[in-house]
Amino acid sequence: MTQQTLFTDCTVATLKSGQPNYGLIEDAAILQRDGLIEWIGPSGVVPLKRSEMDEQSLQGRLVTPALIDCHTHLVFGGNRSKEFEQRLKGVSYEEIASSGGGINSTVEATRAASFDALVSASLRRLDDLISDGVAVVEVKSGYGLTIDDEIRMLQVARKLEELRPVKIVTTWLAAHAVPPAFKGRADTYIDHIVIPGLVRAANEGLVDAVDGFCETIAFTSGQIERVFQAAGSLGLPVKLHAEQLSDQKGALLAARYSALSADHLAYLSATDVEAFASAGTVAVLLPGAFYTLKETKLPPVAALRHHNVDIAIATDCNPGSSPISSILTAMNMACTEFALTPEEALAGTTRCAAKALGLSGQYGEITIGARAELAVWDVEHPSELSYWLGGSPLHKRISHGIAA
Ligand code: DI6
Ligand code: FE
Repeated sequence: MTQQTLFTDCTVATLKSGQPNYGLIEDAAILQRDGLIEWIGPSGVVPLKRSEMDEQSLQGRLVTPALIDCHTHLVFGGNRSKEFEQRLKGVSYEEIASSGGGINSTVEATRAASFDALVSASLRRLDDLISDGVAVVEVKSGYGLTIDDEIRMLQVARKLEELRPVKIVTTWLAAHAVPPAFKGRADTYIDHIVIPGLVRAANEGLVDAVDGFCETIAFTSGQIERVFQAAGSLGLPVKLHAEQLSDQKGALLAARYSALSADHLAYLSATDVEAFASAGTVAVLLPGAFYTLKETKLPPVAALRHHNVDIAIATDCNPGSSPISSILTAMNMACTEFALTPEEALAGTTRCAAKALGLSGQYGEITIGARAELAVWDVEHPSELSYWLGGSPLHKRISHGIAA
């Protein structure tokens, strides 16, 4: 039986591409059928007989596409508050990483945690995101760094999707750090763990995309390129942690491989943006990491805008550089730190975030044929979503056309 609902008495920010002012429609109605948007427009011109459908008033609230967190390391064991204390005493993130802490300390804690413990720790963070109106979350591996431990992380990620009404998109990030067992032998690690593990995880249906960390404390662009080639031969899209702490030309490598996204980009030089732009790769900005590490080098936002690069915003939720599980906080930070407009920040967690996950047209826009994944807010104007700090104005989420 078809399930059909007409949502009425709302203001809708459609976030549709090319529409000014958030794609705002006052006094709007949205018709969903079997979890898809069937019609959206002013409530006075609903095309069907209203008596024939289930009608639900949203009592004047604002409706947006449900939000999307397109870059997280949500699954991990333990935490790194001790490193937070060290950094406050002046030790740098890179120094901590080089002396055996950093990513590798979370690797130890993640390997030591049971499957169920990882699920419950991750669920808490996922529930935080959901309470901010999030319906799609990208989750990376990268704290296992053996084939079995990396695969286990993605199995935890897939488990989360069974436990909550969200879509989880998984990413293979074994090229996140060189583990102690391969110290000084990054190439061997790529050949023995990253690539064969990827093949196995892909065969098990656990991988939606492939990522790497291209940085002096991690992998060179040549090493990442070999991982990208393996991804290509498996038919998997790629993305990259690029130019977070220095300019390694990772964004250009990502663009050459038609990556879905290049993420961080603080050190992307404005002169490289043109070449980057031509690939249609999304620039994912991660203001939580910028804030936590007290970075001062700003991503080249003006050049990205000038070349019409789609900009997404994500939490980068992880225990080291961004212990943040609120997408609304990330939006606020993107405005305050990177001078994005609230409209850019909201497009960055809806339409552009969907593009960064290869989900354009299905998520992140209220448009005919898209999924009826909506967030209903107790606010008057969409700029408030980037403005309030420290609480969530979410009234409810609508998932697959019904209250979630
Ligand atoms: N860049 C980041 O910001 C995270 N990973 C990465 O490649 C940080 C991961 C961590 O410090 O645990
Ligand atoms: Fe990250």
